[in-house]
Amino acid sequence: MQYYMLDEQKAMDYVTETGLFSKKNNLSCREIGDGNLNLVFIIKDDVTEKSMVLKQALPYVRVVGESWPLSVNRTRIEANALEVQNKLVPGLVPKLYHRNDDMALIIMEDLSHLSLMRYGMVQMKKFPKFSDHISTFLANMLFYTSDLYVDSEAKKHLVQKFVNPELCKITEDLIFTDPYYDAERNNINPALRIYLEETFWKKEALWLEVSKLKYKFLTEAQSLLHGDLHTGSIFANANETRVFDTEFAFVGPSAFDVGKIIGNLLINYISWSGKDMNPTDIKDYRVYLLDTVNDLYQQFEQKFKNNWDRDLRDISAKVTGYQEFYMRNIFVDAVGYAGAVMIRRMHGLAHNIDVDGIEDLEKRKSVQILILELAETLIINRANFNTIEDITMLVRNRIY
Ligand code: SR1
Ligand code: MG
Repeated sequence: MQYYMLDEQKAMDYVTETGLFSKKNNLSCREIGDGNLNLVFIIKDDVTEKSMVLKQALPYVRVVGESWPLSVNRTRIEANALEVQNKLVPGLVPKLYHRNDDMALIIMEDLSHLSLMRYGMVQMKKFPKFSDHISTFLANMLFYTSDLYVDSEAKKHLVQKFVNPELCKITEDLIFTDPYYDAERNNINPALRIYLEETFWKKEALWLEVSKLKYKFLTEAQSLLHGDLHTGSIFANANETRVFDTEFAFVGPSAFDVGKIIGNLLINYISWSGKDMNPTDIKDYRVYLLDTVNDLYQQFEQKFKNNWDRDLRDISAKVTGYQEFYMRNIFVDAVGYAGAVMIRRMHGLAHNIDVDGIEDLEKRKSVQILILELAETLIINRANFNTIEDITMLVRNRIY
């Protein structure tokens, strides 16, 4: 089948032709994609109420337009990753109903009964099961796709199956490179520019540490990553958590997924400094956020070690001290990656609503500087922290 771009009518035709829905007449369809890259349709049978989500890759970056071409191969990666995730973390990702790699589309479970975590968090919504669920997601995905568990040959095939050059390049550029100089693609709050020019872009020591993190990202084929695990890639409510949008998947450093989600929680924590909200509500929400960061990491570490103690296969990793060494590396690198993703959302190409929702550009600038400075501390000092509580204590002491 030759690729063609869907619209709402064509999406309905597609799902009836493939037999996913039987009665075309009852269908309704809306394009709801608000991400940076793809088309997303929600298709519903208004009589039976059965619904599904169809995601199709565009041959370019949606948020930029046709001037930035991007291969639609990312859908094959996403479908492959969803298949692995549905085996290792069932119930924490959308079910995959259908894939068509030629058409660069996947059809998945409709999760619209849940909230996008990012939107919930800017309204101070709490997700009480999140740290339990996301720590299971991380511990299972990162352990059971690593050399600790997968045999050497199968692991090489896993790496091969998830070679994702274009999407990795986006991360390499947008997270680890562009924010450290006056790159054309950066999206800069005009009020922040002077700080960047006079201070931030002169921080050679910071850029050095970020380059070290970048080279780990480039070279460390440790575990199958989600690859873009921020709060805009998670649907949740009080009881459920589903991680979606895994087109950036590849076999990379385990700490990247862990750091990315922590960095996004910390962005939200600091964003309240620029918002006119009741101080008691802010304080309460901030306590919740730091408790979430602590729980998430502590549970991740414990669950990962439980997996290790139960299911470790590689004899080399059984030597005394190796588990401690491995876990320590994940922690230190995760702290670094948390800092790097905080920085990229301040003045790189793609921001997030937690901070960009602050309309007053001067107030937004002050928050952006707080985030940049905290991120710098995390990156530069990452090897000096011992536990996640050292991080949350630092954040609480600096900004409350
Ligand atoms: C051009 S894509 C920009 C960003 O959107 C995704 O969410 C990734 O984080 C990527 O860096
Ligand atoms: Mg995305």
